[in-house]
Amino acid sequence: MAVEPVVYGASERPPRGDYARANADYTCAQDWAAYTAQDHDTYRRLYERQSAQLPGLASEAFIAALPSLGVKDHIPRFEEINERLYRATRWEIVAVPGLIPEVPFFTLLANRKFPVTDWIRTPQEFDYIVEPDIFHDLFGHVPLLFNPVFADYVQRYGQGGLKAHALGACEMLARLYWYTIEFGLIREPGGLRAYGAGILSSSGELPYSVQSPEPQRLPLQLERTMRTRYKIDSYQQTYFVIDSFEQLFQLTEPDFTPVYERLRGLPEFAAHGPLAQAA
Ligand code: HBI
Ligand code: FE
Repeated sequence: MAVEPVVYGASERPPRGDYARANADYTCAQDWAAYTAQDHDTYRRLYERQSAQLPGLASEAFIAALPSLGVKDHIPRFEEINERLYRATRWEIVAVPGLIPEVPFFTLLANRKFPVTDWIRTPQEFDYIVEPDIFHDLFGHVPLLFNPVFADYVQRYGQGGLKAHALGACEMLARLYWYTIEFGLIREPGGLRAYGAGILSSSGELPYSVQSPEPQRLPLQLERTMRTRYKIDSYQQTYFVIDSFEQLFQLTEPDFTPVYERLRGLPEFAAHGPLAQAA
């Protein structure tokens, strides 16, 4: 059964992945033999550049977990990562052709399965790509799934997503995902550090998010975060900061239904901070 592709935002380009070969739950097989020498070399070069940038900018928990990703000089086989990952936190990664709709996405997370795009960017896109590719997903998202507290938060997010979908509140919950799992900052003993995958997989945004005076940095607060819009194709203008992954997990304790009700009537905040003009 061919499944419909999904595209982030208003990008007019058709999605890159081959959705025709995806299963009904949007997962597909990682066709490891299909990767070219150029694909492996792109992965090797991206890994080499990003891992050199991490000290002093990336969360120490991320740096400690990164070696669990395994091979650095070519694209890893997902089943090799899964042997370690399942032993560590009972998570596994599954290949998908790219972005997938919200309900299949939340369903995978709720079952401790993280969807990892199976194609890699071209050398021409070495410095920037809008859609998440295998490097963004593997390097950005997978290492912290080896961290038990963070891994439990991601499953809670998936469970919450299925409830939010039923309540028509996905946009508010997607902001929590965006400002934590994708673009979150954390205060560690060594100082401010990045833990969001979108930052960790970006050579430009990693130093910018932690060191630039331009963006505003606010303490993560559920309702403020859920009311703050975001942009998908530029550095963030607002980052939200946590003090620990336990704080993220505790945030998901209460039922969000009354939060959604309260926020529905309130104005939203623009990505750069002030209250947005009513849309
Ligand atoms: N699909 N493969 C993939 N990866 C994501 O991170 C992703 C997605 N679909 C939707 C999505 N993220 C976000 O909009 C969630 O907040 C729903
Ligand atoms: Fe991502």
